[in-house]
Amino acid sequence: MADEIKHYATGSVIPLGDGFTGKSVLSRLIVNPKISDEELNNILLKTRKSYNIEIEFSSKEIISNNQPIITTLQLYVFPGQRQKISDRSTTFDEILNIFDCFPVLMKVSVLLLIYDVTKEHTLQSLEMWLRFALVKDWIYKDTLIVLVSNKIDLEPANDDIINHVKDTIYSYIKDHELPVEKDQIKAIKTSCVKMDGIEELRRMSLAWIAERGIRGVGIRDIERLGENEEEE
Ligand SMILES: Nc1nc2c(ncn2[C@@H]2O[C@H](COP(=O)(O)OP(=O)(O)OP(=O)(O)O)[C@@H](O)[C@H]2O)c(=O)[nH]1
Ligand SMILES: [Mg+2]
Repeated sequence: MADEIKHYATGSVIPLGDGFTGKSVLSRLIVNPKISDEELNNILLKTRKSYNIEIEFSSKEIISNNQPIITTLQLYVFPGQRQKISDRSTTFDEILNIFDCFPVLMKVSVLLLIYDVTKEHTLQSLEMWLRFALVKDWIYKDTLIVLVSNKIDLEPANDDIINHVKDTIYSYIKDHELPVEKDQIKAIKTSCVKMDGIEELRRMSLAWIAERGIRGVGIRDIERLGENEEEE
């Protein structure tokens, strides 16, 4: 009987940022970047403000250290809204409280800190979002932190600002004595309208999780699989 050993890696990806920065749209594109213009328009126009957790999954075989690894991205997208705007609306904190016990939220593989390049206040808020992730203990030695400058179809992103924010993130990390190296803090410029940076962000996250995500091994019984197929 021939057994085939399969290697798996999985990791959670959490986008954090203010409302309307593009967390939901970006997440839907990361898991499925090869879409038609019509599907893209649908996502851009029909994605509504989030009032609940949104979960997106995507798997791909990645070669990491010369070994094929079936790698799964698990995206957990929360509402960016922190203030209650009506009795029926739900906030980030309310939704997170419900899902706080999720084991995947104990250790985050990829933390996306997202801001809208056209709205200065969304950049200022990243300090609050990062502090939040620190308080929650989401960042550990195998967390990749990505600063995402979104909506670059509307305005170019400023490289000086990006470098400054990356340095600030790193000093925060060091102040909290977390074992995260400087090269674990990356930056990427994206446009969901033009699909700029989306494939790169997907590749970056998959490669990271293949190498540093939660690993597992499965065995597939090739002969038995073959016999079953013949019987059908
Ligand atoms: N021009 C432009 N618009 C974008 C881009 N990305 C997202 N949008 C639009 O920005 C709006 C907000 O996007 P969402 O993905 O809903 O934002 P969010 O961060 O999930 O917002 P909340 O659910 O309120 O937290 C939508 O109208 C999107 O179509 C982009 O790269 N460029
Ligand atoms: Mg949303």
